[in-house]
Amino acid sequence: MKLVIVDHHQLSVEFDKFNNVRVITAHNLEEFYKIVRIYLVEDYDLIISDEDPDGITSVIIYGLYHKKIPNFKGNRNGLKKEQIDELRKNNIQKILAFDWYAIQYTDLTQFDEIIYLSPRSSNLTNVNTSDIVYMALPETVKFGRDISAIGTVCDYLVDNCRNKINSVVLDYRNLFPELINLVKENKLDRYNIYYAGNKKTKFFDLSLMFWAPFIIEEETGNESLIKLILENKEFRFEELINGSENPSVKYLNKNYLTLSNLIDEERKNFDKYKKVVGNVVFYNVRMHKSGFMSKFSSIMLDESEYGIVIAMRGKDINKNVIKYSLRTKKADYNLGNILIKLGVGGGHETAAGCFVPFDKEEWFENELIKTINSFT
Ligand SMILES: [Mn+2]
Repeated sequence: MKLVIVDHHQLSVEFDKFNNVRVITAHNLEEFYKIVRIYLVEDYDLIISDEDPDGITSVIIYGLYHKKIPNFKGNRNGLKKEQIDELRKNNIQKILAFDWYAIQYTDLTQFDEIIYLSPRSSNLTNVNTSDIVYMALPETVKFGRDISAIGTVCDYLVDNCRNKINSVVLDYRNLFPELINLVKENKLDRYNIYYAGNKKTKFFDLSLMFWAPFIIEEETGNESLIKLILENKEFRFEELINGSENPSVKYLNKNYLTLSNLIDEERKNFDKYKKVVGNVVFYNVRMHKSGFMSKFSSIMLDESEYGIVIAMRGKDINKNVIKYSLRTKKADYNLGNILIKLGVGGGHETAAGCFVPFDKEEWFENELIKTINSFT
């Protein structure tokens, strides 16, 4: 069984310990996109991705290029031997994985061959997966660009893909009047794309829209979204904002409305019950829905000061662990690295996550508080 992964995460997996893994490197992004293209024009028996908008938009762009609805399965927990055996029984021989952080929880030895494609392996600019897929498949033109812009904004990587985001804003100048000057000054960044002049921009809503299917409808949400977008007409952002008869737009709008209401409710509790220790803000998320915590922590971060670390906690009583979702605007903290060093998780510099057993909760939180508050 062959596994091809297009990704951009900071991982704790040491690939050189596996002789079935080939880590592909490139001298620059242009060359990287060209190499990725060779793998993306191929057909696969199964496409998997994380359930976040970066992964999902990658799958959509791949589907646009191939003009068909791929056999898709969201996967956040990795593939273990039993699941891989099951896939093999179902004649799955080639798998393509997008934006797949769960590779860390996967039995890599079960595959005959693994190709790992990430700009990080060559120390290139950290571009998100949907950007890589769009740049590798430019035939998907404007719709591919728009869809990949959503992935980039949701992944907080606007600064690294500014040309694309600038062109989207200018193309929809009526939707983003407060961003036009920032484009002209080439000053768009991961934060002002959501909030400019103390006001939420339409990218705030667009980003929530692409999170909503999974958070509200769980596993089936993204499957429905991918299918609806690929079987219906392409749409423009105006339709998403103003509504339209397009079934995929209707589906996004419906789930977005439900999600916005949940967020407003949770925000009230956050303001009331958050615990602040120096620069770390802890909060027990009340809404138990997959993906909700991750998006909610990002929104609370956007609304916070520079230097703050938002630490959202969610108890998993079945697994006896606490899930943490960490967010900060200060990349110097390198949250992903802190979690890797503590041996509990990983992620990006400004967004990371981990699972901590109940009996290690105090230890972990003390270590986190100590590390963050030792920065000056
Ligand atoms: Mn990503």
